[in-house]
Amino acid sequence: MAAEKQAKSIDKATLEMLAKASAEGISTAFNRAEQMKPCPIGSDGSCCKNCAMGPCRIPLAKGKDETPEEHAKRVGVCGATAETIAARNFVRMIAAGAAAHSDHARRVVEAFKLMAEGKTKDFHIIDEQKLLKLALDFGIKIGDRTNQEIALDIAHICEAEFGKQNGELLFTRLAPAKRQEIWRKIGVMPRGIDREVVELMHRTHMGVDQDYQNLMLQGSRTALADGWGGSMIATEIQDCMFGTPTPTLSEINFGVFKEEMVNLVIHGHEPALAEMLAAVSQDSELVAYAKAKGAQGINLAGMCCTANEIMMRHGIPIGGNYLQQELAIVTGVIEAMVVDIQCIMQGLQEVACCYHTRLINTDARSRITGADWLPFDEYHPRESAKAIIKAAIDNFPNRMKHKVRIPEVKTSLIAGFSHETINYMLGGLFRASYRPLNDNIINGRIRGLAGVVGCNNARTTHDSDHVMMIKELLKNDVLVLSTGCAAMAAAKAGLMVPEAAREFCGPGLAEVCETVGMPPVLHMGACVDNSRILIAATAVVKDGGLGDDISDLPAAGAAPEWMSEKAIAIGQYFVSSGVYTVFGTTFPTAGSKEFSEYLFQGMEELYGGKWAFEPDPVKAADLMIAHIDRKRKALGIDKARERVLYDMAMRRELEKE
Ligand code: BF8
Repeated sequence: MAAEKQAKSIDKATLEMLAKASAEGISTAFNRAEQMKPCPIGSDGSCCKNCAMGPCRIPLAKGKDETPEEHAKRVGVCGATAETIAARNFVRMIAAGAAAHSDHARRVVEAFKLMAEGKTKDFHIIDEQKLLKLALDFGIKIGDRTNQEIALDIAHICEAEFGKQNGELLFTRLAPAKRQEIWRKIGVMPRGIDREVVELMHRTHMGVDQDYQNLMLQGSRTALADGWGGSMIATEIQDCMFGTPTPTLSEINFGVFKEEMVNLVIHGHEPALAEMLAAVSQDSELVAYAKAKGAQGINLAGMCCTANEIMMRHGIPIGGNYLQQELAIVTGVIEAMVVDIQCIMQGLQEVACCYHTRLINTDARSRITGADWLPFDEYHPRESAKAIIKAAIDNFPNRMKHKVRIPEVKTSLIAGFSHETINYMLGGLFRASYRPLNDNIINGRIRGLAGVVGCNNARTTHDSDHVMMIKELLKNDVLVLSTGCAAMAAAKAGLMVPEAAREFCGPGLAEVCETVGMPPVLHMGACVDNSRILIAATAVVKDGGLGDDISDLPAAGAAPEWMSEKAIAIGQYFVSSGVYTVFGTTFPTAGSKEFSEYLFQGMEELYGGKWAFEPDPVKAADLMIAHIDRKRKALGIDKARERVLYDMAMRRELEKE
């Protein structure tokens, strides 16, 4: 473990490209992180820059010896305490994360509406069943109306969810009844998504809300407006328009790039452009054009969450996760990196300038100075996608051949485990149900469920914490659900194929996975699809036998390598939905012991879920397992079982028995 911790990455392809970047004098996030240490006051959440009397930097408390007088002096110019400042900073992260997911959702709803109105002919309803289910959820008349008419009603209702001034977000009705009651009782049931973000920003303005517990109420409400609002709207509408994912075989890592082809990487989050690129990338005219330029064809690959989206729906291979984005260009074979929104490093442009790669901005909300500009036209998506692919093809002859090197590293994965797929996979077509999952949790073959999600962070070894945590969980019979860059880390480590069950799982989980033929880590999609995990958890509750709320389940969540504000929003909506949630790497409230204790202990009284911080991924997994065991005990399904560390020799012995 110590050796892994010192390395920049556990991924061979990443290390190979880091060495190449270094030899070619290319700056990446990895070496910038070495050169710039994090600001200790900012990283503890103790810097307040919400007015021009500051920024005020609150030093850490001296510990238990601090006198009340000394404590009183550790305040900002306005008198704000470390608690207030840490809480304000924390909830502002939630607001930004919720805004990011929700603005993504808004754009998807706009595209859906254009389709329903017939103003674009390039998108269609792919999952009619989900469309009708949404209509039922929203109380929309179906009768003999056309799908277009129903879709237009759904679009209007979803649009209104953003600006709703009063009432409750409609998708919160999907949560267990007890959970809804908890939210109403505490006063955090979310109203309109935009309203919650605006109110949070107001309450963190200088001189407004100064009580950290009160600030956290709005933090929770805003996070819930993300998880059970913005993110869920994005997932559901995307499924209607692009298809609900089903298990799909694909490949991941730089080895998916092809030297003899035009390589186009789509990087970002919203799937509309990516869907169109996938649809037209094998267009015969474009392929002929690529051949005329000396290439053998067109190779489309994804990066970050957009990669998850098009891999799950079309099997398009994944280039890599967040910290691999600059290094993808270092292979020297990327004709174009096409980006839209979120998690796109500004450093990409400088790297692109050192190769022949064209960095192409497509979204007016997200421009990188110096990058090319080929806007995505939502009225004519197909033409936009074709223009982008043509630009990539035109760039093929500019390759700097002496700079080309593709690591021969790629791994197979099976992804696309939507809530609907899990239901079907476990129960079959005619009795789709979570019953087999619940039964196996109750009988102890599956000890519990863990959601391992989130980013990479250049402050810890790339992918290592994800993989170490997940392996520890699997060994202890915990079934892992994963999304975002965590899912890609698991895939690269070979944990997303059914054969992984035998090698990495405890005997109970291995048996279930082998019987069903599923991988022990279920890829559930992009970050925005963490809403699928909420729905899956709710389905487990509703199937019975494991309590009547999400907080009763033997389940836990984690983001061991988190870095983005979206991750904090996700963490908070999981906690507010009743989930014990462990973050690694760093925690942004360390400057206030009292506020941190509120997150780590106090919140549990209100929500049945709470935060934890543990940078050691194995210890973090053990915390999750201990929580799962406590929940098993509370449910009366605990068996006397010790944590067992199985090596291959022990497993062979077991097989002989
Ligand atoms: O939304 S996991 S680094 S790519 S923020 Fe970003 Fe984090 Fe990756 Fe997708 Ni999510």
